[in-house]
Amino acid sequence: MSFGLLRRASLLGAGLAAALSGAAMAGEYNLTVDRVTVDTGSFTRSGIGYNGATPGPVLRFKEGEDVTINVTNNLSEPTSIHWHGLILPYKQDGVPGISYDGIAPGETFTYRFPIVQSGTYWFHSHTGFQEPDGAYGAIIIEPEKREPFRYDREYVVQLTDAHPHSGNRILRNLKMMPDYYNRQQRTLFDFLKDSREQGFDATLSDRADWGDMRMMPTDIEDLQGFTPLINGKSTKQNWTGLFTPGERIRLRFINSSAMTYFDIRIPGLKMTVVQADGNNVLPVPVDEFRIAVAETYDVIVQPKEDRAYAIFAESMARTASVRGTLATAEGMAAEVPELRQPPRLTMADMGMAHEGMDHGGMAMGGMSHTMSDGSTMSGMSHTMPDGTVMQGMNHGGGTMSGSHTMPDGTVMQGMMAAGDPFYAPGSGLTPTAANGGKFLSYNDLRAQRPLYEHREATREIELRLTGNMERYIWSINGIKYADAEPIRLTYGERVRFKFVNETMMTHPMHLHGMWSILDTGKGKWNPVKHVVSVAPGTTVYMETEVDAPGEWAFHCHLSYHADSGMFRKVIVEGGPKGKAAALPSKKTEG
Ligand SMILES: [Cu+2]
Repeated sequence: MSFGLLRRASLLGAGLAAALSGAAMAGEYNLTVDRVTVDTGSFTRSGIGYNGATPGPVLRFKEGEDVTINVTNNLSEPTSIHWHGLILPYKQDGVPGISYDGIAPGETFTYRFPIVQSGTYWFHSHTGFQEPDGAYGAIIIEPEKREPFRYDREYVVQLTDAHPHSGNRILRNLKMMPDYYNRQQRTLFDFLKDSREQGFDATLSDRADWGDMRMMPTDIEDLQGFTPLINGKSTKQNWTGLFTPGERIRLRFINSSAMTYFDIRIPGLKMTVVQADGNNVLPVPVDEFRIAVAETYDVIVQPKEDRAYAIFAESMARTASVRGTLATAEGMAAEVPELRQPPRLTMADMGMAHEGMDHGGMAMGGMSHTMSDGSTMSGMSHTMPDGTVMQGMNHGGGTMSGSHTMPDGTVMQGMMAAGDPFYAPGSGLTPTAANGGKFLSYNDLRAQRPLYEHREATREIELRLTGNMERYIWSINGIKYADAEPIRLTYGERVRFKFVNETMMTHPMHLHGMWSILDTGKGKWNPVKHVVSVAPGTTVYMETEVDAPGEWAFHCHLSYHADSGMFRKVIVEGGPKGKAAALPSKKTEG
């Protein structure tokens, strides 16, 4: 057992120790669902946790084990636990209204399922807003065989976005006024500043376009005012993981936030990404990476100096951050980096760049650039001197640097930055590393060991991610969950899902029960995930081998989007009956 887990055990008390000691031997675990106090150092509030704490315990399973998990609901309301990313019989998946009825107050529900995978995952309530209120914990599954990489020590780094308001209150406020929590509203001062930089007419027309969308270029996080936490601790409370210089440390990052994407870096250390969503990838050394809501990334770092290093996570919209620490002794701390400038959405994020041509091979950065003819090219459609309208080129991920000659002979100088094909060309959201180094892209992920034979998909299903920001309705193909027919799949087929993001928000799409093979153009080496993040103005494909009979949830993992309707039930028809039932579960009244 790692030092990190021991340390958590001593912090979290006997309930966790019991859960952990059961891990290797009996395969039986006990969880209680409790009212707890969330204390971020800046506010305290009532929340929900497991075994008396939030985050709940780290559940440590072993691949090949049959687990029995007794969950006792001590709340005065129903609850549920979903095992995020775990492949299991559908009645064990823990989604009320789809997998089962949920767990009534006072009831103990016993989950039983085989562990058929390894890696870093997490669990959370799938009832109401219990998850944003604190109902989550981490899962580590040790592989049967040896890991393909080496490390001396490991820590879970679980990120959350604790909010002083309860989930129910937040949704009420968002429904009443969708920009209720947006503190980055543009002001008259910004207008004058933009007018100076872009010219009055351009600024005015830009404003009119945004008005038509009923969005603002700062609508990147529809929920602000939260305190980000690492393992339940704010910057002030400084979660610390100890190391001895020269050790290789595996950090298991889990984003259990309700609504917040984070950009993560450890100033002074390269991070080698070795796993994404529980599946090993070919190692990618990076300086920084973005973690979507509900994703996990495992990285290995090797601090060599006898000092403190900051694990720094900044929210994607730069409204908040949290710092944890890797140090050689308790009580040490490194400097906390400043928040960077908030990104601004561009016309590309509005989908203006959507219909475009395919220029496989180049990428345009999202910055404004002065053309050699003196005109300005911002990240949006632009009429070239020859009358060509450059709009929505879909770039294959390469980089164009230096100068480039346009069809009319105009030379565009040094305007190209490294692009990320998973953002719209010219998107204001394309991330860059704080130190100017390497920022992880989905495009870098390659499966270490493919889980499936590669084959042609049997059919394609288009899912347009849609929404009405003004009324805070989120939907798929324009239809919210309450009005939608289930998606019907047939056991044995391989479905290609086409996500077309027609909104200006980024949506982390999560299919339960089956793997999401993200198409990064690498064929059998495409990474195997459980969350696929779809940025504004982009189309992203994933394929699923339909190998799990039963009924499953498929939804955006932003809590308030899922609850507002960006959610579907998937029914897998056919297939072996026994596979869906597997180990029978049981209920007992408490
Ligand atoms: Cu969403």
